[in-house]
Amino acid sequence: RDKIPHLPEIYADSNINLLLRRAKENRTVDIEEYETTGGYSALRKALNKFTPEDIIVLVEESTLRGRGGAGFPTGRKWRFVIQNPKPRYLICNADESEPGTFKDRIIIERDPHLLIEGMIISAYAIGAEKGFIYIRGEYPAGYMILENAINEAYERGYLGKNILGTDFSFDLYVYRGAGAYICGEETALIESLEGRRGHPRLKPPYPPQVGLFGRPTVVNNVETLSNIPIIVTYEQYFMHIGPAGYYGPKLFPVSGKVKKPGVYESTMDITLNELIDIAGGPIGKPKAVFSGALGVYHPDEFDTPMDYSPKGFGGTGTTIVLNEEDCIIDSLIVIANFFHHESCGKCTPCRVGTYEQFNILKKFQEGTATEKDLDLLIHLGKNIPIGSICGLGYSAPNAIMDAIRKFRDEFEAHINGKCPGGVCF
Ligand code: L3W
Ligand code: SF4
Repeated sequence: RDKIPHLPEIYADSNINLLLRRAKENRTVDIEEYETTGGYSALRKALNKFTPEDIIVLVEESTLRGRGGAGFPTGRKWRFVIQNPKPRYLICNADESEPGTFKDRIIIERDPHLLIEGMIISAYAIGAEKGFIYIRGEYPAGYMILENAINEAYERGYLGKNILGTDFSFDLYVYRGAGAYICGEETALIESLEGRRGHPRLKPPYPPQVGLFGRPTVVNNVETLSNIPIIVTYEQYFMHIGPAGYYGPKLFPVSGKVKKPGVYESTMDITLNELIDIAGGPIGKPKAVFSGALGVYHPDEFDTPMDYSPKGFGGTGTTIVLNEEDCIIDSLIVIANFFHHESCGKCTPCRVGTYEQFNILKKFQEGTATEKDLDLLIHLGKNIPIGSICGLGYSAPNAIMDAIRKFRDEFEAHINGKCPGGVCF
């Protein structure tokens, strides 16, 4: 335990105390504290009171959606997997690497048993006897914390053979990634877990049909799985938490120009403006919000609801606030560099296109760009997704295209040798 690296100071707060019930303080909750504060009672309840089908129905009714970015309905994914024969596998995607995203680590590092309990209940529901947590290599403390917590759970009979005296058995393993963002794409993750290079597979077939070692597999995000004990505990009352259709708690990692950056838990009926206020309010006059690497919001859109509706914020909830002293181009370069660096290279339009996006944006930063470069960025933005087979290629131009639509004046200004934020020249 004393070998665990120092945890970073990340502020966390909640007005509903569900996912962050124990995780607001920067320390790891051990199994004893977890149990004395109600931990593993949802697992007991699940095994004693519910059939696997009952739990799948509960999760369907809960309207829980995947918290890893795509927002796919969790119950529907589980329903797909049980249509295929055993053995089935459960994988937790803990490869959190999106720029500005640091929400899953809060659960892993501070309340690991919440995730483990969620995985055991989920495995019971989908009929999996083996599960894997794929954690990014850059989270060494999280890896060690999970290993410790899993050992604790085995010692208390929550993992292994005949869990809590039932005929349900489940083994859980932790696997460390080696620093590639693409391994957070579920099929690349599976390839990596199988011992191969982390290249995405063409979908369909989706993992619930053909997944790990060719078997039906569910891949869910850390935050998604950590909702399961809460759903089992609250049952129908879960549908009183938050707005209709988007029930349940959500974690929002907020950074950039706010007074109190951190991870905030809330229901999804709040707006982007309200979230910024919860995070202490903006520093200076806000210019934009980057939703991770995936989109850019103009202040006119700060009344966007933080839910998964078509006009909602969606995604991982990542909120990076820029103010008048920041430069949209400069921030886009960080993102373009990220995608260029993290593209796995399998699809030429993604491999070459992300590099070209980066190069063209650099021209804007250096004051050598022309209108033609703007057209070229738009051309790339339309064509990279068409020639790509995974979420990285689909979304690599999103922030740039959003910015061209909403902040075209910033691009024009750079063409004319001016940087509105005073960052570039
Ligand atoms: C069975 C079908 N399953 C879809 C499943 C699919 C997957 C999930 C979502 O993520 C997002 C992107 C960014 N039968 C199914 C089915 N599924 N149809 O639903 O699938 P999909 O393809 O919509 O998305 P995806 O490729 O899993 C792409 C976000 O992820 N992203 C960034 C992620 C970053 C983090 C992080 O740092 N924590 O997660 C990058 O692309 O928002 O929308 O499970 O199998 N017919
Ligand atoms: Fe790799 Fe990009 Fe193709 Fe995805 S779209 S498989 S990251 S080259």
